[in-house]
Amino acid sequence: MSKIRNLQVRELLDSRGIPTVEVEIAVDDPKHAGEIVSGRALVPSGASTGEGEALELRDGDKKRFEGKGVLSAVRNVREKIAPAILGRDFSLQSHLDDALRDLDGTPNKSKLGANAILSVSMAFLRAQSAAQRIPTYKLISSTFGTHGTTLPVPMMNILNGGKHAANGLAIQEFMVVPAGFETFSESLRAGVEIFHRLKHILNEKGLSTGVGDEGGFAPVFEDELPHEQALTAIIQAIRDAGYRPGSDVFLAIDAAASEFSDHKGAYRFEGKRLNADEMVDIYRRWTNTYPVISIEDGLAEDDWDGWAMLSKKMGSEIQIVGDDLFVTNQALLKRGIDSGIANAILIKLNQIGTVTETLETMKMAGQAGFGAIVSHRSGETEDTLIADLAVGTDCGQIKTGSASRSERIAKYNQLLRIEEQLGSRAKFAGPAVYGRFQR
Ligand code: 2PG
Ligand code: MG
Repeated sequence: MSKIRNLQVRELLDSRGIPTVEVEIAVDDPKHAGEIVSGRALVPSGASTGEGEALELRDGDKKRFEGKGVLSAVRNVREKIAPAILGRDFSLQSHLDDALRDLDGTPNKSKLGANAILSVSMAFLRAQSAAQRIPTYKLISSTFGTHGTTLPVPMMNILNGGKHAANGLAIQEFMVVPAGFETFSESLRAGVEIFHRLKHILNEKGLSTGVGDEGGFAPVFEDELPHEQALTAIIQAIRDAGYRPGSDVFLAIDAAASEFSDHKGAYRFEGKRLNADEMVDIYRRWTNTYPVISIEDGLAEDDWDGWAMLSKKMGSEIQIVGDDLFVTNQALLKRGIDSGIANAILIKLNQIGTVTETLETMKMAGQAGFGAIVSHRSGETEDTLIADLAVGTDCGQIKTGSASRSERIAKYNQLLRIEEQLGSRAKFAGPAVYGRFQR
């Protein structure tokens, strides 16, 4: 038995220099009586957030960090959560997470804050993994009922726009998806080499090679069709790096379309006002011209009719991913599955607020034949738990940024460590996930 013996909580900073919560939990060491082992976790934070996300508690005190301090969340952990869980033995992650949800009592974790709750949930998972002396991905796989041996295909956001960069591109993320490789490390290497080639290409065009929030370049394309320019530059980078677009490496986009929608059915795109049909025509043009195999949040989160049409027109050929649409929430996902308006879900721990609910949503996705992509946030930290989550659930895909900025690289490095640890048992999801898209 392994009781929670100590809990520490603090306000630290994320990759944008914005405060976030870190929790450290110590539990009894089951191997050595009288000793303790501990685990710690930091929570991330989004910029293009979905309306239905669990509440991220911020202080709102303009004199500190422009109102973005998290001392109230820290206080909630210290004064409300800690007294309720210290000295208790939670044999399962779900028991702790249930206790946290009961303590909060609201549907969107608005009383204690999802940042307060998630930091405790994640730190407990880490502490359990330390206590049981198994890597976190193995602990997740035993809870989830998977092998926990599949390295995910990286979806690498090498060109940033939208809310993650100030370059005028409406589309938030242009990703390369190196799926046509035998191993994760070869796939990652291809993505990294393409990123470096893209830098040369942008340099030659006299465009900026400064990076956005997720480590991708954020050039200002002066052309009339800047998004096509972006896609063409990436294709060139894939070729220059010696890879074949459409068989070694595919493209994916996250439009984050809620950010350029007027929420009345119109989208402000490349200087025009377009309706959902016209947006889908654009996506169709892109998939006809470029090997785009996945479109996330192609339409706004409140445009369910538009989503139904998008899925009807393109869902049999490509991955249609709901992020802001589903916010890792089982109830919303269920509605999406029932109405057939997507075929994949983006998974973010802090959209829902506990490890257990995240796993439950992933389970529901799997059972419905939906794809599940474990994802970072644009505001990240050095915490690498999502790498373990992707392997532990065998979900096959991870979206964790470009080949720069250490908070992104930390996840890739953790995946490389896991790949090494698994040795000959390691599988790579690339061929299985994307084989059907080869053109
Ligand atoms: C997204 C995410 C991560 P944010 O929209 O998918 O890339 O961005 O964390 O800003 O919501
Ligand atoms: Mg998104």
